[in-house]
Amino acid sequence: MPFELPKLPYPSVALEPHMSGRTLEFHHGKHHKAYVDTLNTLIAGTPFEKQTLEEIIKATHGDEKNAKIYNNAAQVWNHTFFWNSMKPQGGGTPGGEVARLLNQNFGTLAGFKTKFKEAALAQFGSGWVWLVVKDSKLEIVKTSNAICPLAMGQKPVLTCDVWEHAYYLDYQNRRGDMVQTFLDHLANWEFAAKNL
Ligand code: MN3
Repeated sequence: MPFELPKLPYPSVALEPHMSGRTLEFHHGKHHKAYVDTLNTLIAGTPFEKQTLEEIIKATHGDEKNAKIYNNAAQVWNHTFFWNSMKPQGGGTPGGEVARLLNQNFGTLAGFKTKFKEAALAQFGSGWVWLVVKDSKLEIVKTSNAICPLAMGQKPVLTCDVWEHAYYLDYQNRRGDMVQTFLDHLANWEFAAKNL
């Protein structure tokens, strides 16, 4: 099979108490794995089998007849990007170029966090909130369901999964609390810096 479930970049309990091992075991071991398995089944025997994940996402974005392939490929990519967008003892104050660009585009770190959380709460139903580079500027975008900014001329920098499965075991309906915790305690600013 061409695609494999990537290992988490840290042990499943490493983000506690902010995100439980139980959440990560289900989210990574069941949800993320299901997207990988479904994608492999869907592309078996098609030309997509020989492409990279990024190539499949770009080739099938907006293509109604390949929507299932797009959704599963994008969800595989999005989740791997999400695991890397977090780290134990994350959050805090970013430095260097990330700090400079956040201040330039959002005024302050607090201003950025407020806008990121607003976007997360404004996403109706399942989706993602992203920090992206677009036209050489940092922007916050929200996407529905599986949609990945890669195919929209945007360069993802950091993401937070706002599907209910990402937070329901730990936060129930309190999406805002999960996103605040993501920003304050989990966000991996070193990963963000690498993506600029
Ligand atoms: Mn998810």
